[in-house]
Amino acid sequence: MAYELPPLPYPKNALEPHIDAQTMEIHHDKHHAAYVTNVNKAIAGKADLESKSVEQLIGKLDAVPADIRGAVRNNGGGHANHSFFWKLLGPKAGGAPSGKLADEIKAAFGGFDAFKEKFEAAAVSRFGSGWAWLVVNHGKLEIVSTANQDSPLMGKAVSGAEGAPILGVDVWEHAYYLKYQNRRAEYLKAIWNVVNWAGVARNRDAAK
Ligand code: MN3
Repeated sequence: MAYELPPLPYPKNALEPHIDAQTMEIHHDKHHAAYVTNVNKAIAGKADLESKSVEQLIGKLDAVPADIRGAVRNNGGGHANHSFFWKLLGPKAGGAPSGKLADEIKAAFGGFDAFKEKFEAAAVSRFGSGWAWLVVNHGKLEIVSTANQDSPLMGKAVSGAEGAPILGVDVWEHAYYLKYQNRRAEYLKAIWNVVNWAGVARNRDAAK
């Protein structure tokens, strides 16, 4: 098997009350696990694909045979996006970014509150299922969103977005429906309490 489900880096109830334990359990143990199973199934026996990291795999979808490209896009994207997402949440997190990242957010968006407002707007207006992202694109911070399990790593021609993701927020209903039902905006307000800004800053440094 090319890929394995990474364990959550904290207990399933660690993000309570903002994200409930049952949501985390189903989201990680069922949804994320299914993406891993299905991307492995799609590329099984193709050594050139199985040897790639999942980010490399989805970053070059045109190298994937056409008959499995859709499965790799959806399930490889799902595996990459969720592995990334879990690490950027945490207990005793939230607050505001600091240092260079804070300066850049201020320069790009006018301040942290203005950034959050723009990010929430991008996430709320994503019709159906998808993700909102903070990316470094050509050295600058941008807010983008993608449909389904698409990632900016897939490039603009595929996903409509580009750049290196440094924060991603899942806005599929499975990420919030048990606790927030149809209130996606309320979930988005709550998630700021559990964003791991130190992790986002590390991603920013790596992307620069
Ligand atoms: Mn999800």
